[in-house]
Amino acid sequence: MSLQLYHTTFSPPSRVVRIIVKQLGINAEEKEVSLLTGEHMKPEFLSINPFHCVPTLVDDGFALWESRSIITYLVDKFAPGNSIYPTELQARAVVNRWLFWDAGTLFSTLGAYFGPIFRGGSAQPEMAELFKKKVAELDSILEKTKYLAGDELTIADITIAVTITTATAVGVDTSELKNVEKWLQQVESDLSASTWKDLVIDPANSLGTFVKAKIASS
Ligand SMILES: N[C@@H](CCC(=O)N[C@@H](CS)C(=O)NCC(=O)O)C(=O)O
Repeated sequence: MSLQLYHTTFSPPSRVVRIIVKQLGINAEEKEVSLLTGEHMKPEFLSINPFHCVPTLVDDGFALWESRSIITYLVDKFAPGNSIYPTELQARAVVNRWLFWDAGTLFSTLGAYFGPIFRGGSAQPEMAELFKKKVAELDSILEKTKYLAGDELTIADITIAVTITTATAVGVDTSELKNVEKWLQQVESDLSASTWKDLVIDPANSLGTFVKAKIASS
């Protein structure tokens, strides 16, 4: 078996996949791709992923990109039946709903806030406000349940925890939302201290320092 994970340290979706790989004890060879030096646009990488994005997984020659499709594939292949991605139809549908909500709404709103600075544009403060509104909606959900999809930690919690901690690091603060804060502490305590530090907080803070400096100088 040969499993390679192409990733970038500061990329939030790459970090989500690396967390799941670590949580499940999957033996994957991690290969850093430098977006800053344009490695992702080189023919070698384009031949693997013509959409030139990280994370990209290659499983015995089968290439897959999009972090949420990668993590669901990894659980189904290496840890079928694990409560982190339930198999019961409706329980799985709820987890999938949160993953799609993150992709289509929450993370994309955050990306719309700071993404333009990587393309020569400026941050869009109204997107930061919209992001906070979305997290406030999440806060009301988390008033009723321990995790996003009920009583068990799932890949949706890990994915959305990475989104929200990335937001905090780039200066979009939602710490006044007490249920979200309590849930984040719960997710932190479910992961190992090294996972939280190395794959959640430290890289988010490095990205945050870069983004905040760019915004301040624009
Ligand atoms: N929706 C994708 C987003 C992937 C993505 O946009 N990755 C960025 C880094 S965070 C990237 O590779 N950008 C370079 C490019 O798309 O050319 C996912 O969740 O995997």
